[in-house]
Amino acid sequence: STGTLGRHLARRLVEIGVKDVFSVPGDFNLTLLDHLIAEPELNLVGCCNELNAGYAADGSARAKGVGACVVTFTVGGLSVLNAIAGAYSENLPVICIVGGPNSNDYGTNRILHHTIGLPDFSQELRCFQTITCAQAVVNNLDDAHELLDTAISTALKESKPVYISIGCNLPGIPHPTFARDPVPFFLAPKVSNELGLEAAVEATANFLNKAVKPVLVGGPKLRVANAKDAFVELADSCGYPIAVMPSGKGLVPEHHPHFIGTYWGAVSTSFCGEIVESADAYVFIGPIFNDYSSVGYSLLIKKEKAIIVQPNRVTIGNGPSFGWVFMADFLSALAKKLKKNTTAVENYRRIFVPPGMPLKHGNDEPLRVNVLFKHIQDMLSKDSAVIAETGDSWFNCQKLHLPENCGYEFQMQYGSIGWSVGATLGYAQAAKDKRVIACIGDGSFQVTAQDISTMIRCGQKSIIFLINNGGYTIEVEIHDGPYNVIKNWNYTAFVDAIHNGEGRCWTAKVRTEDELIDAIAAATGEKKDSLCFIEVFAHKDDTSKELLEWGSRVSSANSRPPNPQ
Ligand code: TPP
Repeated sequence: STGTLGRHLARRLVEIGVKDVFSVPGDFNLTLLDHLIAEPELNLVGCCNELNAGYAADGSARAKGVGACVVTFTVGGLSVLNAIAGAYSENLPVICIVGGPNSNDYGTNRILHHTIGLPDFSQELRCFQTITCAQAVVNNLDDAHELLDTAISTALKESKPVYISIGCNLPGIPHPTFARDPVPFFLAPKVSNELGLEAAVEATANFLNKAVKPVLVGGPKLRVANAKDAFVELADSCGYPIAVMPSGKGLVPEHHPHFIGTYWGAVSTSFCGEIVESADAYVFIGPIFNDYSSVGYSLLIKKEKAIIVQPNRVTIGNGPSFGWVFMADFLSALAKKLKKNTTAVENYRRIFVPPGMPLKHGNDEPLRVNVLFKHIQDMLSKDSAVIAETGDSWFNCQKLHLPENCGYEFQMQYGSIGWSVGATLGYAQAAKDKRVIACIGDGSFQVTAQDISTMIRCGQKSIIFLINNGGYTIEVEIHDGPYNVIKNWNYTAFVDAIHNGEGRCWTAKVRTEDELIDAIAAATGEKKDSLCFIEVFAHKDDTSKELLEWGSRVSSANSRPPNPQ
């Protein structure tokens, strides 16, 4: 079907790199879905609920650079909001499409189903306004083309989600605007202000070339700035040690000879925090300093010693700030101006003692979490991607040493539990060359567990470690109470029930190290073509040491008394 809005949207999605569209049908979007199905290069993935469809679009955007989901008016729209807000926080361009009211109903006083019963069609739009960077409400065909292309371009330019609502009666009507295939999509590249770039590089080089033991620290915004390669170029040429902020994990190469670990204040990996905090100059590249990444505002970082490089701005100590200077341009230009200085790398190597190895287990001793993660470490390669759910998995996965090209995804700014189930679905669908290893706490799993179903339906073969410690352990360490104990499920039986004999899915329960070794051997051996779900029992107080320290500090930041008036 050429010449329709539905066909146009389908082609545009293909052109910008979307392959899988995660959706839940509803009468407002059915015609639109027909047009998406008719496009041979799109694959419609039906999900159990909209929240997971949104998380899957998030996971897909992480692997492919863009993601898309389609839901129905208001009941679907309001259900996907949390996932779209998460995509905003992580700078992911997710195209969130909602099948909206019949175009004739706009401007009338009618009451529609799936709404709260008021003749107000803007409620859903208003909800999306604060969590998307652009909104398009398409309720007539004349300007539909322009509205769609503007929204899609804005998503890609800003690297943020957008909301597109499409009148349910419009996708299939032939219209002259759509008489031929859309003109090829084009986005003008962003170019730095040349003079600003030169000034920023000169001022930074003056600052750093005087320093005795400078360091580089990569943060989460390296991704949105597309500056991973430029970061390595700079690291190679200047010889400074490179550290990564916890939320930037996966964006800084850990196999690099200057890599010194994760900088996370008091819970940094061994010797990394000391080297960073004792430096006389540090360059933070794409950081986000929030209460979690700053360990309850306890970092020993001084602004006057810091260069802060954001995707579009460079700030030097307490001094000047240069705008419209883009990160990758800046890092490459700076690489040519810095004197080589390996003092801090040498200091690190001189003092470094490797962290202790987990103690050997007795045969029937219950499995300890640090032993579990030693075995997960051994599974990692360039062909894997780790997905870490919010909870103690943040800390345990943070300590994994990532081999070259091993993927790593988590949601540290937004931290919405349950994210990882949908994200695993979307990521695995987009990154067919990788086997996803997801680490999910029992509490988080209970939020979004149903979409294991969609993973099986799609023939995915991720390995999911469900860590059953009986509660919301991360919360226990911040502030405990009876609300942190959850109802125990038989998680493997739950997954077996979803499997229901259709597709390939294998489950196992693990209580000891020997059982873990057997389960991993099966998951990577005879069951390598199945979705593998491994329920690991852990003691409720078996936490990472970092969580204990971090929890105390976040707790004291949370409980600061009100300032005197
Ligand atoms: N609701 C949402 C949607 N997101 C949240 N982050 C929270 C509530 C608060 N919260 C943060 S972590 C957590 C909760 C409830 C518990 C996570 O428990 P679990 O997944 O079992 O991981 P564990 O800490 O035990 O490793």
